[in-house]
Amino acid sequence: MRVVVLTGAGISAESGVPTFRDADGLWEGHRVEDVATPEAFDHQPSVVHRFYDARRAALLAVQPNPAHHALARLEAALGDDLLVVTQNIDDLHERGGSTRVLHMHGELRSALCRGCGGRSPWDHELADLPPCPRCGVTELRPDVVWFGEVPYEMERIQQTLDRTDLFVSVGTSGAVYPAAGFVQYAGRRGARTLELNLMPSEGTHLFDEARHGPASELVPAWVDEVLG
Ligand code: BJW
Repeated sequence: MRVVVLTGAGISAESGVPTFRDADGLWEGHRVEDVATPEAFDHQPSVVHRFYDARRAALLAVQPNPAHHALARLEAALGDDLLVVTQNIDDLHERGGSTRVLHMHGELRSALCRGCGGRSPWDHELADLPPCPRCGVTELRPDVVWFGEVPYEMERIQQTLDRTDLFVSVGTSGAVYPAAGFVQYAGRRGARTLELNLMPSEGTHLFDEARHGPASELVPAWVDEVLG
């Protein structure tokens, strides 16, 4: 069985990483257009840098939860037949033991150079405008995908969805495209579709089945079911 699992902020919520659109979410106190668009970065780079520098620092203090570990357990059993596509820019899947993970919205622990286009592993602040380790130009930005930019790995994601038997969405509101459209894309190609989310997402009616509750309980229970 070939499985694609799409994850969103909800899978990391119980690790202590805030989601975006829930009450007390990440964008409370920030307007989305102030921090999550290329235009915002052009107009107020220091505000945007501080927002991502704070999130990068906070990431060091959190740990993967049972939902991340369960997906790693599933990968150990399915190998190449499992692909995790995450919208999250944290590295909790990898720290939970997963290796087959695509970060379609980029990664917090990476910097993107607007000069040479290179992506470099990055654990420091960007607000003090350090030079790019590759070309030396001081044009580094967070390596994340903002509104209006094209997500990473779209071709590989589409090809994998074309031949998946089961598409599972975990902890995402279904408010942001193209990820929100994957359920219909996979369903039209014959995949069974399952939603695992704290509450019904915007697209919950598009799934063959939906289960609602915390990811730390739903995901391990579903993985046990698949492996059983
Ligand atoms: C739990 C839980 C627990 C809580 N257990 N669950 C009009 C119509 C259609 C589309 C568009 C449109 N106008 C513009 C667009 C396109 C636009 C878009 O979608 N806009 C919408 C606002 C409509 N999209 C884009 O611009 C994208 N690019 C694009 O489309 O390019 C064109 C193209 C595509 C493909 C091929 C070729 C060309 C880019 C989108 C970039 C999104 N970037 C962000 C920021 C990343 C950096 C950062 O992290 O700061 O990505 S926005 C933000 O939202 C972030 C997230 O990855 C993304 C999704 O959020 P997510 O993960 O779903 O979080 P929440 O908070 O929304 O939901 C959490 C869920 O968890 C909730 O349901 C909770 O209930 C649940 N939960 N606790 C289980 N314990």
